[in-house]
Amino acid sequence: MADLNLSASPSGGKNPKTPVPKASESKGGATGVPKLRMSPAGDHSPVSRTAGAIIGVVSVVALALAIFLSNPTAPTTQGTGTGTAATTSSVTPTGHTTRVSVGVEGMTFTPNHIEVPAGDRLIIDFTNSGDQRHDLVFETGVSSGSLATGETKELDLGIISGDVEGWCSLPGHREMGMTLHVQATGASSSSSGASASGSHGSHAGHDHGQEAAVGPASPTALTDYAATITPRDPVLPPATSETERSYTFTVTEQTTNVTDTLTRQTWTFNGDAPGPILRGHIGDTFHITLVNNGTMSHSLDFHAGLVAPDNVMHSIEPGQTLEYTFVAKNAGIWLYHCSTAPMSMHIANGMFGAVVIDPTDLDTVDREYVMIASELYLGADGQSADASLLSALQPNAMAFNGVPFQYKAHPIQIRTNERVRVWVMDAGPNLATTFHVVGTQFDTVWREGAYVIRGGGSGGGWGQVLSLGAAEGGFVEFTPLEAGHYSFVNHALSLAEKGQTGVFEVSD
Ligand SMILES: [Cu+2]
Repeated sequence: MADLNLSASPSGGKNPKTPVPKASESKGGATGVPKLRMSPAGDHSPVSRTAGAIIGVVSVVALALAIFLSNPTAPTTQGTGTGTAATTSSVTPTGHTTRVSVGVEGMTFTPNHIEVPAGDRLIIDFTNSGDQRHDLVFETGVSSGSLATGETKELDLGIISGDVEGWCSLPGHREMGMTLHVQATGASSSSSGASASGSHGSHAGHDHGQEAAVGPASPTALTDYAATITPRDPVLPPATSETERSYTFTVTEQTTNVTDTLTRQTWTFNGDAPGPILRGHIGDTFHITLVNNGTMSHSLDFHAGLVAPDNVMHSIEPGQTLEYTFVAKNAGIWLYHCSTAPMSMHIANGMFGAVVIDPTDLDTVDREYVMIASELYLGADGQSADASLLSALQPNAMAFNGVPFQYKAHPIQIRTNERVRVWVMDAGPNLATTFHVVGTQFDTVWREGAYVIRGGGSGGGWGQVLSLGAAEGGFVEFTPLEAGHYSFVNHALSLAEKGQTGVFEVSD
């Protein structure tokens, strides 16, 4: 029953992430865009950059037929990942090896379609020529493992007797189009390779979509869990007076409980989703050091800054750092987020937050809170966001400040006749938020840089919602007149019912 008493210390919860100012010691830590390195082995022609091109044999190496007859699945090279080629059904080995170089362009393998004569052994020289980490796995179990930009791995798929599917297994990448189809040509039946998909469950990977759509976390389970945790402190402290602000954003990937029995993988800035909520004044300089302690590529995009994306919004590798400096020239509640593709996946897994830059004409209030609206696309236990639900814009849980129902389980305490300001940011990644407080009206609504209503509108008009699309932000001000329980909701009510709701408990 750890209800928030917000007249007390504003930093009591376990979650508040008051960013730790850093000593500016790592000026040399910025890393440039890693250089692409095509076909580093040097003995294969460069990958065609034409996405979707169908290419055939790049090179054919004749090997002794006797080798294959004696041991048709023996890999010629080790270190090619788990499993050996599985398609060993009735096909006569030709004694030839097909070698193909495969690269990455954006979120596509190049080529993404390979034709191989049935009976040939297939070796793929896979180079990650993309701008972030990728892997290449096949339904047979052959896998490159995660490769940094520029790295190459040789994959031995063995004798090809039927079609074989490959893809990138990083969350969301397959759904973005990172698939590779190996077509066996001249085979009497093309079903043998494809049939392997059903027998390699660990690589099928996406069978839980139906379960997720049914709902792995009910509102009751979410609410029960929220009652057991310390809610994230919703208080937004006033901006401090310094004009040079330094923060370190450390990216980590971990498992987080959603209910007592369901966990999900979260990717976070400084261990929590949302990440730190920063606040400053117009003209302040923000020095951010991004540290990637995760296992995949990540990045950062501050809407609060006016900078060329090329310089700072690129992905960095695990273990790397990036210096990101911007001057806050304009007021707003500005989103920040990881901008590594697929962005929807990185945001859905927790990589978002906000920077509040005060308008110069803010009125004095008694209470000031911040609510970051976001969507959860829960899949199987321990998994990151479900890519099919995400693509379909069908979240199965919703949150303010990261945890569904947390301020319903722990109402926010305020008093009658206090003036309250609530900053709201719709972090998305996809859906709109119409922020409403039951039992009140807003005499002041500020949305995306301007007062929509201030101290009441013309002819006595007041407001009932702050309406925000993805990445929009603003604030509302209101004064509860009577003691009671004032729910606040996303008035897209099916979303409120999935967790985007809380309570202001007002006492005299
Ligand atoms: Cu990321």
